[in-house]
This record gives sequence, C-alpha cells and structure tokens, in this order.
Amino acid sequence: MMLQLSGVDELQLTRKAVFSRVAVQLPYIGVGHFFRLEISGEGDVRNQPPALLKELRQHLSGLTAEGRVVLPIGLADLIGKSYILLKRHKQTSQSIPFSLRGSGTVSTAGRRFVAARIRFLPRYKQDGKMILTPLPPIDKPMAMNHDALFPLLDDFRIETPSWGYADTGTRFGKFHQPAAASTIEEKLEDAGIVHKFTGCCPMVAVHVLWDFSVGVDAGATGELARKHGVSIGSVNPTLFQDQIYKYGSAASPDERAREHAHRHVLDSIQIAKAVGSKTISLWFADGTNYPGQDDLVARKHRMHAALRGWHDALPRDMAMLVEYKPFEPACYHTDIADWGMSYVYARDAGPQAKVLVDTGHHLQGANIEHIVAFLLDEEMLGGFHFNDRKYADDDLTLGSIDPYQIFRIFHEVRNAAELHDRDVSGIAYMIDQSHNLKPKVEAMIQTITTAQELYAKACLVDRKKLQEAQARMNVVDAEECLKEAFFTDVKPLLAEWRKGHNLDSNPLAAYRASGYEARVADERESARAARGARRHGTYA
Ligand code: RM4
Ligand code: MN
Ligand code: MN
Repeated sequence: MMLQLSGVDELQLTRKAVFSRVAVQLPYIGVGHFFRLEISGEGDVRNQPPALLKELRQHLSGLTAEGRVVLPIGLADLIGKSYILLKRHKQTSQSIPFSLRGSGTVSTAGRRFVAARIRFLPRYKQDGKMILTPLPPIDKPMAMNHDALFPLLDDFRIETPSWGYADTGTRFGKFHQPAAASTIEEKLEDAGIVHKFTGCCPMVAVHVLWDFSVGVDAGATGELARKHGVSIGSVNPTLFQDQIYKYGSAASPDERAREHAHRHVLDSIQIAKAVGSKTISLWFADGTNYPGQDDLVARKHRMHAALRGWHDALPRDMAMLVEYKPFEPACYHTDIADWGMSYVYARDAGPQAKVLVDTGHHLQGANIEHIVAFLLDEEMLGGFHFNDRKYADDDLTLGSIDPYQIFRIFHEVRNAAELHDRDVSGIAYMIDQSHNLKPKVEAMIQTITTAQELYAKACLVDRKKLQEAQARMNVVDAEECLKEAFFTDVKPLLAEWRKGHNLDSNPLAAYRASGYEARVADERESARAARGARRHGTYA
C-alpha cells in the first residue's frame, strides 16, 4: 500500500535555496520488508552551465540512505527517476529511525536554473505513518561545530582499571613506587582523582581475586567507590592464577578446575550484583603449550558449555564480555584466540554476551579497525580494553606508539553511529594498561586525555565529504578527509569543553600542582610499614 505523508513531502532547490536535512522515521521495518524511496525531479537542468551541474551533483551526492545499503544519488538520478532499495536483514520490533540526509547550500545566483524538486514517496507494506520532518538548515556543509561535538564528548566515558594503580610489571620484575596503591581503597581513591581531574572516568574495573577478599562484604566496596566519587564498572573474574588452573579453567581437561572456575564466575556475578555493576568481563589464560597436549575440539566444547551456563546465570540487565588473545601465557594455542572465536562463543552463549576487543591482543599487522567495524555492524561489539603496543601485549599507554590507529578505531565507531544507524551508546570504553615505569595516576590522566583527543578528532571527520569522495571513487580525497581530522589541533576545543565542566583545561598540570602524589606516597608507605606489608619485586 502507499502510505500517506504527513508534514512536508517535498523539498525545493531554488535560487539561493537551502537544501535542508530531512529525517524520515518509519514505525517498523521487519525481515524481508523492502522500503523504497522514489526520487523524482521536475525542472530542466540539462542546459545549465557545467559548473552549476557539478555543484548540484556534489550536494545531491551527499544525499544518502542509511541502512544496510548506502547509495549515493547522482544528478542523473534526479533528472530521471531512481529507486533506493533498502532491506533490513534483522527482525526487530522496535521502531528504527531511518534517515535521509543531505546538506549544503546551493548557490545559483545569477544563473537561469530555477528549481528541482525532490519528492520522497515511501512505499511500504505495513500500515503506519511516515513522517518527514525538515530539520533546520545548516549553513556550513562541513566541520562539526561545538554544539555537535560537545554532547559526544559528554557521552564519552572511559573506565579505568583498579590494576592500573597498583605495582604491576613484567614477569622479570616489578619496580615499586611509593605512591602506588596496594589496597582496593587506595586504588579507588586514585581512580576518584583521575575522574576529578578529567571529568570522564566515573567507573572503575575490578579484578575479583585482586580486589575482593573472602569474608569482605562486596557491597562495602561499592560504598567505598561512591565515597571516592566513582562506581564499580566491569567485574573481571580471575580465572588464571590458582594452582588448579595449570591446564586451563573453563577448557581444562580437569573437571575440578572447570568446577572451580564455574563457582568463581557465579561468585563474581554475585559480587557484580552487590556492587551495582552491569558487566562481567571474561578473559581466559586457557590454552596449551605443545602440539598434541590436549584435544582442541574437546576444549572448544568445554568452553562453549561453560559460557552458556554462565550466560544463563546472568541477571537480565548484565552484559557478559568475551575477550580474546592470540597467545600468552599459552605458547602453542589459546582457546579464545581471536575475534571470530569470541564472536561465535558470545553468539552461542546468548544475547547478553558480546565481544571485547583489547587493542593489544592481535598478531602484528592485524587491521583492528576493520574488526571493530565488522563487529559493530553485527551488533556484537561489547567494549574495548585500550592500550598500545609495539610488539605483543605490551600494555603501553594508549596512543603512545600508534595514535593514528586509535583514531581509525574511533572513526569506525562514529561511522557506525552516523552512517549505519548503529547504537554505539552501550560500548564499554575501558583501559587495560600496566604502568611499569610511569607514575600511575599521571599515566592514567595522560591516557585519558589522549583518548579524548583521538575521539574528538574522529568526531570531526567530515563524513559527508568522505561519502562524496567515496562515491566519486577518489581515493586521495577520501583519505584526506581522515588526515585532515587527525591533524586538527583539538586541544583548544577540549580546553573549552573542560571549562564548561568546571575542569582545569590541563588535567595533568592541575593534578601535578595538587601535590596528591607526594601526599599519598607518604601515607601509603607508612600504612604499608604499619601493616608489615612486604613488597616483592622478584620474578622467581
Ligand atoms: C590479559 C588481558 C585481561 C586482563 C589480564 C590480567 O592480558 O588483557 O584483560 O584481565 O591480562
Ligand atoms: Mn585486556
Ligand atoms: Mn592483555
């Protein structure tokens, strides 16, 4: 049936007219339903000067259909008749906002060109109403202004890890820092300070065996977090350090190890409930060191069964993230070695399970942003563990080695949101770093401000221009869109954003000026001495 349009059903391009953005909302699109937009034009543009036609084409090619298929529409389509055929592959009972966007000013002053009308004619099988809402015209086709960027920065929250504040190191040794946190309270205090100076780190990830002791009420840890102005984010079961895990945890051939892991994950879910966390984050050291050591497929089946069982034990509002890693500590095979395996395990476990991408967990040369784009489109990306590396899982500061890569990852997140109608609001942005040499809190503040800078740059990519360049198959112009955004100095923008949030424009300098590190170094050294705590730095 043909639906009736309500509101405005046509737009006009006239002399000096502004080609407005329009948003089309459909009440429902289900499997196998096609949504067809007929674009027809009136007016004769054939005798117009080439420069004008070029200009018009540029604006019209920015008109894209969001959905599974993105088709640029050229001028030829406008003169004649064209159809955009869209098919949604996934069943959903929710209303899906579907938008057609075109923006830019057509300036035709002094020329004879009169008008082209674009009419949107929806044809749709279901009863329902189609609403065409003209949005206010925009005067600059490009560059995201503050009004658009700042809300995105407001929503960009990064979770810091409790273990990033403690003395951690390599397997060859640890170097102690007087100000390093040793207790969960000290870690939460540090996390609270990072949030105080950055304004975007309200949550802290915890590792169960490192942060919770037997007999201590988990709810009290949640309270402690609140006291320091933060809350507990992801809860990470610790499935690798007990002696029983010598041959693995969930995939171990030893039934007692599997049972031990099972109880620990169920306990972790209880802890998550008690602290008000909505995320269980799973990483396994499971794997083998030698060919033939164990049956790879039998291990796969054990892992499957464990994940399914744990998914069933989750409260309805809790997510389960499945992290992968190609090697280490296992040297021959790892049971969840890459994103594809995480995807399959998560998909089969149930709808609350998603993939966790740790940027350090790939073999050299892997295209991480492609993995991210793919998972986003599949609606299977649960979150990130951010860090940087030069060689393996080095856990270095985000962006210290390859900032362009992190930018490209954020660019794919923004693409998914802005061009492909994906909901990216649930993605957990988490840091997973080990600051062996740098002072812990300084390193974390440096990490967070770097993440904000790279995210802001990715937000600034002119996606309209990029789509136009892609439609013209102009590789150089397309790449330049990314480089232009990447090389934009966003520090003034971020300083302004911070000002609006009553934050110092330079969080690192403000933190240093606060004298926090020297104060807690004294307090923590005395507290450790009073407890008789001894700190070991040795590997063996
Ligand atoms: C792993 C992985 C996990 C972390 C452990 C301790 O390499 O990155 O996320 O929990 O280390
Ligand atoms: Mn990780
Ligand atoms: Mn790691």
